[in-house]
Amino acid sequence: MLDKRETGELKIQGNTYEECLQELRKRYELNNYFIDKKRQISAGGIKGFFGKTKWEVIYRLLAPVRPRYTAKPAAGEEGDDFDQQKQRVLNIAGKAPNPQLDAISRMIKDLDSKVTTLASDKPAVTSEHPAIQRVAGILESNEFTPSIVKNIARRLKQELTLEELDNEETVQERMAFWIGELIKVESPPVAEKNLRVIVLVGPTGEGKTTTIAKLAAAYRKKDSAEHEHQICMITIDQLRVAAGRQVETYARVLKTDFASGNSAKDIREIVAGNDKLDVLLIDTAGYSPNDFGRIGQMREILNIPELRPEIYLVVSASKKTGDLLNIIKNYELFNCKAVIVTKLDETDRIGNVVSALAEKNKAVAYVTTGQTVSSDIKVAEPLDFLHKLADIKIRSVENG
Ligand SMILES: Nc1nc2c(ncn2[C@@H]2O[C@H](COP(=O)(O)OP(=O)(O)OP(=O)(O)O)[C@@H](O)[C@H]2O)c(=O)[nH]1
Ligand SMILES: [Mg+2]
Repeated sequence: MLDKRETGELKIQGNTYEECLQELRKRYELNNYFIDKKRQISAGGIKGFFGKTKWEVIYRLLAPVRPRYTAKPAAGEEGDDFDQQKQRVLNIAGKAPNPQLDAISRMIKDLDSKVTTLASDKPAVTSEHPAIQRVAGILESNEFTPSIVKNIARRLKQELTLEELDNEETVQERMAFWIGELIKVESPPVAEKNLRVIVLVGPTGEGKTTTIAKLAAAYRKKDSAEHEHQICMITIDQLRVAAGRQVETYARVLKTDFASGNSAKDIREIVAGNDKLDVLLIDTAGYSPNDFGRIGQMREILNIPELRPEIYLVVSASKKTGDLLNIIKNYELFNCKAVIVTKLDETDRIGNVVSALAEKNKAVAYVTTGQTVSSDIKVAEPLDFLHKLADIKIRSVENG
């Protein structure tokens, strides 16, 4: 047992001097003790008579006291030769490769990099110029994703001089311009000599049927004395009778043809039966973006490549970024030409939709802004979104 006093003079006894040394080495790491004296003592008997001779080592501990590493020796470790013992001492001192320590340090590095990645997902602009912090706040309140906030903050830092950063108007103009750059628009085809086939797909309740009617109404507006557009509205909603009636009613009011179909063959027959047709507007049933089975069936029905369909994904502006990303991903099999953003009138935070479209590199073709079929649709422009940004002036966005 170790003497109770951890400091000062300590003693250890053994049958031989070597035994005392072994005990010392067992208890302490090298360099942690200092031998003051060694001496022979008699054990038992009067003044050594009839008694055995023992050895005593008097030593002192050097602060700080480090008890010897007491892990169980690995298989084959006992009886190591000098080189192996030296290697172990070096390992413990951290001066030679130690697989255990290496593994731990790799784990720490790995954790470190994960923490750094997580931190980099945050805007991390708190120690920036006040103008950059302000911009980050505005973008966050407009519901832009952290990666877009970070990107715009970085551009401000890299591309603006300190003087420009001090000028709030300049900062806001640049920010609005860069947001405008994120918004890609898809212009409708200019030459409309051939039949235009427009298909709307998307989750339920996003505004597909209403938008189909709005597109028909927009074509009606373009009618002239010389040319009244031949429009046919088709519903492909195998499940809901009411959905078919909804389209039929719009068709009656807008004086367009109406048909319903269940297959690519049906669509081809409708087209073949009317060679004067200018526009075919196909309304589809809305499904949950996670209903892969039904979405796949719909894709089969729309397998009409010879008609060169323009397939648009319809999503409402108030959807959260995560939901939008999920919808875009799960409707990817339609290879949509672009997106139609509906219900822009219902939200004043459009960073979510701008971020999701930018992250998925999707263009917007049309936006809709209300429930009035005869008016609330327009070809998309970046300004439709920029005007909705809260707390951002967009005076000179158009000039860049
Ligand atoms: N405020 C507003 N409401 C809209 C807009 N577009 C559509 N709506 C409304 O959204 C609701 C759903 O529209 P629908 O056109 O039936 O949606 P859908 O995508 O066809 O729905 P399903 O057929 O169930 O898949 C209706 O009440 C529409 O009036 C819009 O731009 N603004
Ligand atoms: Mg519908």
